[in-house]
Amino acid sequence: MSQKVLVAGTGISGIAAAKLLLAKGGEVTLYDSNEKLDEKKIREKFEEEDKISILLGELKRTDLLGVEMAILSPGIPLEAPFVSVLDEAEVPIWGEIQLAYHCAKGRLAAITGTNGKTTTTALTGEIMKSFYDSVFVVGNIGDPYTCHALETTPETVTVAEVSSFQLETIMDFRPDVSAILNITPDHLDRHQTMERYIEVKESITRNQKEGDTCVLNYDDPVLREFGEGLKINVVWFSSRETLKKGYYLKDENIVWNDGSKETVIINIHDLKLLGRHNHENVMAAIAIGTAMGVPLEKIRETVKKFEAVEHRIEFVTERFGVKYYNDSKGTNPDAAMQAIKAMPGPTLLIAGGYDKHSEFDEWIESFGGKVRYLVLIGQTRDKIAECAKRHGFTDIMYAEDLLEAVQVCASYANPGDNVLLSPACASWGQFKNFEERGRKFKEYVRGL
Ligand code: UMA
Repeated sequence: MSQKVLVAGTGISGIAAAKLLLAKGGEVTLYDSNEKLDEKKIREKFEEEDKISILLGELKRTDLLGVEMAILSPGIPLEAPFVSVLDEAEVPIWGEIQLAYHCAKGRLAAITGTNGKTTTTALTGEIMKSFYDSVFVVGNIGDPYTCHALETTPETVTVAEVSSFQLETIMDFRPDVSAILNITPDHLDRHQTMERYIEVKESITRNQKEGDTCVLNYDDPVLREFGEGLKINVVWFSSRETLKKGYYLKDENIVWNDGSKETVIINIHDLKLLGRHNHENVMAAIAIGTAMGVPLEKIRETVKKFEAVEHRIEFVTERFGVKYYNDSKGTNPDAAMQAIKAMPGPTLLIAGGYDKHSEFDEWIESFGGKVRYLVLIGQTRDKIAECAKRHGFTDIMYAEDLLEAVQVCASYANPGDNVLLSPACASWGQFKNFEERGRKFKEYVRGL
């Protein structure tokens, strides 16, 4: 491990990576391109405040004298201006999860995909905890991998939610079991093209070797083709087809077919998770759990008990006969479509936010008479409204912010309606993250 390291980004990943490096005796410079940050507040996050150097604003070549390595936080694109300064100085660049992987012990299950990652990761984590003593659930789910890497032992099982941002900067990151749940357009502002986005997602398997496993969605045409060419164990799941070998739905049961016989794992009515997309997440988690050696009985018990994670089609409360749902995690059109599908009846939908260059056509088409009003907030308001009108949907209202959107919905909703926050866009620009947006939504709803 290099001695003099520059850690870029002072969010939760950067702070955790810097702490890990300090614990390993490294000399750490923490860098953030946002010059408005308060250096003192960053320093306060460290026990030994004087051990860390902090650089804010523009990064100059001279700042890199003696720097042997750079660790990037996931939110930093490789196109960020300071990254070319690192490149020119030939400083090796690792992502934060790569650093954690390098320092961690034990076995690793890593889960990616456009949607369902958090639910699948949380459920897989519970499955592992039902059987193993030392389990960590880390990554994009909100608890940086570097926070726990040094606590792991050879007996540890780590379950990591891994985003495309994180996969961009892996080196020898090699999960024992990987999973790609689905790939639909997202983060195209960062990855530029769908081809690049797919390539980054698929790179989760790049270093896997014989004996390792990859769990894949058979219904996703991109993944089906990808999996057919993989040289490692591939475990398929499908919510639409009966497979010769793999997990699928049959007579409202999730079944496993080992190539010669079917075993019923669980009836979908015994699950607390709703919707076809969740059945897919459950199948993926069962497949990962089995591949990591958890007995079926333990898996069954855990899956039965597991409830929806916060901000994912989360029921908030009922007010004056109207049910409110928080799907702040619906940060792209595909995720948001699943939330609309899961609504039991007429719905007032709050959407809009940060512009990730997504296309909204399919999402609008999925309203299918269920959405009564679309209440728009944020940067993408006009883009969404224009798209909706093109598709003949005109019951649109604008709100200045989320609070006003909640109030508008409350005054237009009839008893029996649902109000759904499922923005199809990221929260950035209006909120720190989707969690803050979801929490604010719940606060406003409860205050009605
Ligand atoms: N920064 C720079 N230069 C840049 C860009 C950013 O210095 O060019 C700085 C910012 O000024 C800021 C810091 O980087 O101070 C933020 O770093 P970050 O964006 O990586 O945020 P973290 O707090 O470290 O959180 C990250 C993930 N964030 C992103 O990927 C944007 C979190 O995922 C993740 O939970 C956390 O690490 C732990 O692993 C969030 C997310 O939105 C939930 N993920 C996307 C998604 O799920 O769709 C990918």
